[in-house]
Amino acid sequence: MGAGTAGLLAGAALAALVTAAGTGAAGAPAPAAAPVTGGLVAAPGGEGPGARWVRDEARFAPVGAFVPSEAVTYDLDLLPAAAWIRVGQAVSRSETTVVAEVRGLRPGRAYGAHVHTGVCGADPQAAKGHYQNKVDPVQPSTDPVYVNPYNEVWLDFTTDAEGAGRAVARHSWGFRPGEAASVVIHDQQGGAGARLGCFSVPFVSPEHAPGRS
Ligand SMILES: [Cu+2]
Repeated sequence: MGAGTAGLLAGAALAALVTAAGTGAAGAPAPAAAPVTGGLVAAPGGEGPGARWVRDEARFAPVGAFVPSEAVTYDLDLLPAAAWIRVGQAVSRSETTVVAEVRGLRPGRAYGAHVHTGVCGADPQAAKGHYQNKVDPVQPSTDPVYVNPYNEVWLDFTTDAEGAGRAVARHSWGFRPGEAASVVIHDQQGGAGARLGCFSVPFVSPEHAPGRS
C-alpha cells in the first residue's frame, strides 16, 4: 500500500515526537496506572518551530462497561478490553502530525485506523465518517478522490509480536475546529473494514492549539 505510506514521518522526527510524549520502547509493558480516561494534555515540545502537541490515552472497555471509557471496543476478540491507546497530535502553523500507539491487541495483525468526525458511542456508526480536508459533497464518501491518506488521516498499523503498534500521519493542513473527534480502529487497512473500536479524542485546530494566542 504505497499510498498509505505517504505523509509518514521520517524516523528521526517520529522519535523526537514520541520521546516528547514520554513513551517507552515499543515492546515496553503498558503503564499499569494509565487512567481509564484522560483529558487532552498540553505539554511543551513538539515538532518544528512553534509546534505544540497534545495527547490523550485510555484503555478500551466494552459498550456498557461498569467503568466507561473514552475508548470503546466493539470486538473483544480483535480489540480486547484493557487494550491501551494513546493519540498524540503536534500542531504547528504549517503541519499537523497525529501519532497513534496501541498495546494489548492481537500480535502480528494488520489493523486500519482513521480520524473520524463523530464522538464514539455504543453504536459503532456514532463516530460518523472520516475527517476529510476537502469534504466530499457526496456522503457517505466512497470516492477515492476524497477517500485517501492525503485528504484523510490514516493511521493503519501492524502489531508486533507483543500486540503493540504505532502509526504516524503528517499533513500540511490542520483540522477545522470541532470537526475531528475520534480515532476508529478497523479490522482491515486501506480505508475500509468493520469498526472494532473507537477512541474519542478532542483534536485541536491550529488556531486553537494550546499556548497559541
Ligand atoms: Cu475509519
